Amino acid sequence: VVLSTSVGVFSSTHSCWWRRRKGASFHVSAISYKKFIGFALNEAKRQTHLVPSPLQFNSMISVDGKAELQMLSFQAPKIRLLRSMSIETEVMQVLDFAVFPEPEFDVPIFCANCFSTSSTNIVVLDLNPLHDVIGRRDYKDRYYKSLMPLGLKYVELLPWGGKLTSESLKFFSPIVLWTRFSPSQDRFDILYSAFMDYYKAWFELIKQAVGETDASQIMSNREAQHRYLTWRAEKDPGHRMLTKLIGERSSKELLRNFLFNGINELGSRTFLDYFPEYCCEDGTINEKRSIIGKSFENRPWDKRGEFIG
Ligand code: BLA
Repeated sequence: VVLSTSVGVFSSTHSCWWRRRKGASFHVSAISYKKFIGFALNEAKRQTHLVPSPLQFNSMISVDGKAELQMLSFQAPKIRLLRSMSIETEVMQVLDFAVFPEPEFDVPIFCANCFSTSSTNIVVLDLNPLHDVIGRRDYKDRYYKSLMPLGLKYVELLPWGGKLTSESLKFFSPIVLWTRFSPSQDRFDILYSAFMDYYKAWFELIKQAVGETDASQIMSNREAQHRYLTWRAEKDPGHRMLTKLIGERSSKELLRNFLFNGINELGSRTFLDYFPEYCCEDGTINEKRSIIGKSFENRPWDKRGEFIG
């Protein structure tokens, strides 16, 4: 039994991609992140007044003609940018969904990144903290204390994905879901449920947030968001795949002007200003993703959300 696909012209006629797990068939093309995006847009419309963003990024077809990249972007009161990119090919499905608050708010950034093939799913789902949650307890308590029960529920269901780029850790919160799993309908359903719950939790935070009026606080939020964008536009793990699909120029353009939009507006510091340890002797940026190396074999937060890495 091959489940019907929802990827239209990109669906496969080969049967070698489906696998048997616990006696049930699971076809890789049964995975589609379309329902995640559908939910997210409906929920946002229920919660706020979404208007199209002025960013003009429409769908693209990859250089080899085999992948479709779909971009959507909106803004709303308190929300600088809500954007989605999804990629579907015969052999992989990708979702990169993020919501960035206006700099008057120090609310975390909603971040959902999912990469799926016939053999694996790689997922990061989090409300990425804008400020340091290890050093600033007030910030951590304000946003994450009440979310720990939600986080713990999914931490049990979607186990830690193992070692990762050490530098990424400071962009993650105590409720981050970093996980890898082989294709299964059960896990995919849990992931969808986690996505909905984290997204609703994020909207609760932004709904309750009161805009900052102090200029230096706003500046500090703006800089924190700029640093985050600068990191991801340079070192996000999806770069290589994007470059393979659409070429170096288009990929750079997509990263800087769409996915991590704000880099040119929210600040003027460079990647090496923020992350000088990546500076090579000739002044260029080290191409390595990590200087420290990979670490954190196990989840580096305890059940109370204390960092134990
Ligand atoms: C792997 N994606 C990963 C990994 C992480 C993330 C932690 C494990 C590899 C590593 O340690 O870096 C995701 N890392 C994040 C996120 C943040 C971060 C969300 O620091 C935020 C601060 N992933 C995508 C897109 C693609 C993609 C758009 O988001 C493809 C177009 C692919 N991610 C992808 C692939 C891997 C991966 C192919 C495995 C390859 C690898 O390990 O580098």
